[in-house]
Amino acid sequence: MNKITNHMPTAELQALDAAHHMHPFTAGAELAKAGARVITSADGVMLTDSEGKNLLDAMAGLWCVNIGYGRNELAEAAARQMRELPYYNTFFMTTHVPVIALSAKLAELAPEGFNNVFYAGSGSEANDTNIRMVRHYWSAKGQPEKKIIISRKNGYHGSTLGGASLGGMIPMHQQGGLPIPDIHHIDQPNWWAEGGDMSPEDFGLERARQLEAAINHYGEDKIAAFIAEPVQGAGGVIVPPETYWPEIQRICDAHDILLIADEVICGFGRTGEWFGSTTYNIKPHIMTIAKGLSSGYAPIGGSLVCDEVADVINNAGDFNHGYTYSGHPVSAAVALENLRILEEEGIVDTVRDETAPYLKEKWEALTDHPLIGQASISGMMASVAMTPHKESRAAFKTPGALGYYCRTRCFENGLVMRHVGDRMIISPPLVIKKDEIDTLMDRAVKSLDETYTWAKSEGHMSA
Ligand code: PXG
Repeated sequence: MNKITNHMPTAELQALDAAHHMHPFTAGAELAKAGARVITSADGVMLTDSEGKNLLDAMAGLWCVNIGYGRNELAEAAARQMRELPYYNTFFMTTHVPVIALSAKLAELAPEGFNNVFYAGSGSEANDTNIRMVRHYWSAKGQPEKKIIISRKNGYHGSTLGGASLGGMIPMHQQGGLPIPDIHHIDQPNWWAEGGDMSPEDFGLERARQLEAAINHYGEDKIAAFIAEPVQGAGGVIVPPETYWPEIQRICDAHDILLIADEVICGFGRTGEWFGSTTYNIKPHIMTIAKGLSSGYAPIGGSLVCDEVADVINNAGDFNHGYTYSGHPVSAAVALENLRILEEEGIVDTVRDETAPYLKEKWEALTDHPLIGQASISGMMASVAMTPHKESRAAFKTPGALGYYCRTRCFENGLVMRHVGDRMIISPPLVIKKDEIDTLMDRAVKSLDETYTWAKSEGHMSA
């Protein structure tokens, strides 16, 4: 990988960035003082910044670069499509070849009974589609009062008004008057943080049964759908207890409500199957997709819709919803090429059979580290919970301080590993090789060791 030299010095780039660019989920003034890290190129699982430093990207960008960086085939597919037909819409009784091909491919890859896709530009937009689609579905079936959508605290479903309302992130709700009406949140299945004295199995059942309690509280005739991520991603890679999903499925089957699986992170191989719903034996009606659909090379999202729901929507007149970039031809061509690579190179199988088991063994051994109380993993997404006292699963007195410190050490040690509070999380490109997993683990352990040394000296380790 060559260092790109034909751009301005880092300090000048940072100054311009600070002057004109407002960053997502960022305190602008703080960032302006610190200066943003400028990423200039990437290849495989490695990033290069404007100082020529290499970083192993254990987050696959934002959980999305499933096939890794630097795949020329996707660049070629985009260029070809831009030359042939850079844009056309899919409104007004028109379509185009890339969106036809992608839709047929998705129907082939999706679980049985999913033969339709509604496209969006992102996961957030797709979840906004879902809100409108499930309410329209019940309306079309003569039950317009079935409007309430149940979701979960600490779930993440995007940053649009709809997506952030479905999500259970309090700091997001606090800005801008969210959630919108008729969204109700139940507790998350985070045993480590909230399970108290219960066994994980009992706790999983208790949290799932909150769905049934909510359905009974509002009345089945008022509930449109339940939405959840198979494994919570942005919430801290929370792998639910084994009892959770079967009980959720039982409850959804017993009551007349739709189940939406938000597969934006879990989809396209992340959990070792094409969809998290397959890994956890979930039978949803709608699956939200984005991120790994194009490996992040082009923005695209969508809703995979089961035949029953699609049939009702398709026969209910105009669905008055859609985006300029629904089924964008360049994004569709890039996504199709990405799916070809995932499939032909057997990347999902390699994750399931080889690299995820390899990572799992090493990742779970982190519980031997003095800072680590719990290690969770599902395919190629994983987390560890740091604690001052493993037995009691205690939280630190200054929540998030160790996580932040550890993330900074990771950067210094050439690793992008994120923190959510005091959980450290990874979600590397699915193409990561065993020797790269070794490097990831070496850098992670080094960073955890340094964090432990610092935490002791700062007095953080007394529970
Ligand atoms: N659903 C899930 C499960 C997601 O993880 C979205 C929907 C929204 O997708 P878009 O494409 O609109 O961003 C996401 C996105 C983080 C982080 O810090 C996570 C996401 C996005 C940005 C940051 O972990 N997930």
